[in-house]
Amino acid sequence: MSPGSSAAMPNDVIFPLEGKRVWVAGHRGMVGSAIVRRLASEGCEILTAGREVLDLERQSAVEAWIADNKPDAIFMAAAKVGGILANDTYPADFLYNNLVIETNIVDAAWRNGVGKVLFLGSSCIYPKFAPQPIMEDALLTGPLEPTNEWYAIAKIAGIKLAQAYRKQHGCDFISAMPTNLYGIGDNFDLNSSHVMPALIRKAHEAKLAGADSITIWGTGTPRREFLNADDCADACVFLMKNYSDFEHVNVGSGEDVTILQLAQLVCEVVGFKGEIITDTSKPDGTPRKLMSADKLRGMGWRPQIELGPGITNTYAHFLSAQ
Ligand code: GFB
Repeated sequence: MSPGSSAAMPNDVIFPLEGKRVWVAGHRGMVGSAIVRRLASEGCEILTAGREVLDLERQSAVEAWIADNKPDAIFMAAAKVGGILANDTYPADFLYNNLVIETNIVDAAWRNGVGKVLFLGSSCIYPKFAPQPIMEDALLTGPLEPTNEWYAIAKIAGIKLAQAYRKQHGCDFISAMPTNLYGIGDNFDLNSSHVMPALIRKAHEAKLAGADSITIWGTGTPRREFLNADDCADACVFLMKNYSDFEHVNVGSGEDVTILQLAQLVCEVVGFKGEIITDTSKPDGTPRKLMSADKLRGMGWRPQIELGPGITNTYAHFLSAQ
């Protein structure tokens, strides 16, 4: 831990949110909307700004909005996100949009004296072949997974921005690295989504059509760790209140499954009894990315939502939006 920093136990809050003005940047996204839901019980004033009000890619607009609205704290949940195919297809968007949003918010937060900022990254920041489970200090120790290196570079830059402003200007800016997330408000578009919503949609549509099979991308052998977005939001609020240090913190469930196991679980929840076929012309991506959960667990935080009930709940929300 660096001098002047702290990681408090849960009942020893170092940055209480009660009575504060808290901006959730990206409040319409899956994670941002989960953070808004979670903040409802914190007694703070939640600030939001939709795209029609504030373009996060314009530096002067971000500076002016922060100067006018004076948040005490910011959750940086705004980002260009997507699954393996979207990452691979739109490298410029994933690199540029994310870099510009991060730099605009971090710099404007410093200029306006915002008390605390939490930057949200992703487990893809780690090297493709990092030792498992991946510890926080594996960052920048090896080459990245090519399908998402553009997004990873942007997210690594976000961590470094928070660290640089902490080091040079003494800002209380921290970073959280969530694992693969899913849940309410997920993107179910088959071309741009992550694996979980894609499998829910495929299994549901196959069931309705009376199909014999669904097709999953890749070999089905890669392993992924999943965390429900509501658990992630709870961890973000926990870190905002209890953590103040240089190093980023992994936010995961501590357990992983193969993509084939995930597909079987999704089919069970959805009630699709057909075959699962693999399409090996599609990429697998990283073979495994299970993050170490030790650091956050050591501070006293645990996820609450198991994978099975989490999928059931996400499927119910998918159905209610049909
Ligand atoms: O969730 P996903 O798109 O992203 O894919 P990553 C995870 C695994 O599921 C890959 C397989 O091995 C996919 O080939 N998969 C099987 C599918 N069927 C499907 C399908 O129908 N749709 C999708 N999307 N995948 C992303 C990164 O990597 O993870 C991002 O690209 C970010 O940058 C995110 O870090 C958390 O886990 O491979």
